[in-house]
Amino acid sequence: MSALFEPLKIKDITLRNRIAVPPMCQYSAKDGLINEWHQAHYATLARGGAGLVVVEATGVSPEGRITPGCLGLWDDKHIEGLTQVAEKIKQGGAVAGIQLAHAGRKASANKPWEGDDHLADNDPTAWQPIGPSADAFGANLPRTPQAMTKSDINRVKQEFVDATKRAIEAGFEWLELHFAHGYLAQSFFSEHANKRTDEYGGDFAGRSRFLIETLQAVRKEWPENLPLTVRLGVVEFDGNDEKMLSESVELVKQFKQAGTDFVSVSIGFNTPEADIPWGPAFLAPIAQRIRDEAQIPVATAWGVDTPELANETIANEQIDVVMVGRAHLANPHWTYYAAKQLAKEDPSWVLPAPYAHWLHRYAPAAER
Ligand code: FNR
Ligand code: XEN
Repeated sequence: MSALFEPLKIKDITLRNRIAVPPMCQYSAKDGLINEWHQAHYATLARGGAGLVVVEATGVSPEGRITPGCLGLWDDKHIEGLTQVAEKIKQGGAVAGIQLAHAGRKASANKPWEGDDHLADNDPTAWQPIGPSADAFGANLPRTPQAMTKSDINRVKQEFVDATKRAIEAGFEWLELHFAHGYLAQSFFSEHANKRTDEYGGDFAGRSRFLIETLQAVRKEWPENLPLTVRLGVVEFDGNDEKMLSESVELVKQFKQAGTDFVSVSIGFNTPEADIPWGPAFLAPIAQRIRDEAQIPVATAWGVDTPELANETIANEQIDVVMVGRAHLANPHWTYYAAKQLAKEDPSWVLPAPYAHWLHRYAPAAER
């Protein structure tokens, strides 16, 4: 069997293979609620064969959404729709994950295909974003956030805890805290965004505090036997990369101590000035460094979208799980395609009978 199709057990949860669908915002909700779009989207992805499907960034509060179209889990009314989604993912044979998020200073934005910028000040659906400091991201996101008080910090930590309780009630078995991509938690860790002079800013310990405390608070609620995971931007590509990378290794070691089981390695996206070296699997060596130095299983995404490359990153022990994002939007049955492409397994196991039955029909004898 190729490495990509080896199962992986973390805590009491077994992924049927090393392929995951990473969280991908659909910007299609109203008032944070699941609708038909999400139900069909996630059911289809799970049927496609991936081992893990992580539901998109889900706001722990209305102001924690990126856009008015983002999902939420700030109220009990959100539980029912997400319960159905989790159930559909499990019926498809995948592990049901969810990403809890607060967008921080990047909140109150238009959908990517409607501008990807902050909503206009006079837009009735806009709100005031918050952040570690009154310091804007810039570029397309120029609105200055309100600097968070200590009571704001405690409130948001509690919102993560409350959303975690609801995620448990909805039946999710894999929790990912969104500490990446320049959103709230990531921006606390970043010298680009965090200019605080109190204990939540300044040196490494100060900039890590919000992330560690949030994680510790969530850990107390999330069941011990299920994977608690974090998505962290470990590098910015802003010229200060070694400093951020070595701090990230240290931070991940502390996450591990605080009960994190797995890290999805990503990019900081804290500054529009970054010069990101896009290319196939370009984050894999960086993810491997986190894996080796912090001794924790990792995933990464970003251009790992051919079966051969995905298999290589797993076989070479760079990463433990490969996150295949946009390729899954183009082909929700990417796992089946990968299995066929690698030509080492019978891909029929990943598909339900109405699809699987036809795999070997009408094929040359050698392929049956
Ligand atoms: C994303 N990404 C993303 N990341 C995240 O942590 N939470 C999210 O909700 C989203 N939302 C989202 C929406 C859409 C439409 C895209 C394309 C991306 C980033 C995503 O998880 C992944 O890291 C990237 O897409 C890179 O992987 P691929 O697409 O190169 O495999
Ligand atoms: C900073 C953008 C990185 C890629 N994206 C991440 C998203 C949503 C849109 C695109 C996220 O993390 N929610």
